[in-house]
Amino acid sequence: MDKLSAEALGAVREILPAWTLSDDGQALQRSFVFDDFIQAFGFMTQVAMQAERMDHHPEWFNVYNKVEVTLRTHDAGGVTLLDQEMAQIMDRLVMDKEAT
Ligand code: H2B
Repeated sequence: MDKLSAEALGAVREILPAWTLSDDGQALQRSFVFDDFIQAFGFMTQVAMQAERMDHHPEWFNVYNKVEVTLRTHDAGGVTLLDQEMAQIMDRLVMDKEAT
């Protein structure tokens, strides 16, 4: 899995407006805020099952209702399509929640 080109990364930023690039430009980052811990942990559990399916795992930090996520592909040393897909899965999960 190759690192995305600067151009492809620009396109990703348009598809994923809620995500920012890390300071070193080698990861996507987003903070999620939920109603409470159980909502945050439920989100993490759903992501965990997708992560296993993809064999691609997020770096994240959780405290109470907040989940801070960093997505990068260690093997490639930067952002790949796997990170884009994982970010889209996370966005979709919170959108589904907002819709209900
Ligand atoms: N997750 C992420 N985010 N980046 C990786 O490079 C990665 C991973 N590699 N999950 C996978 C596991 C690798 O270690 C296994 C052996 O496939």
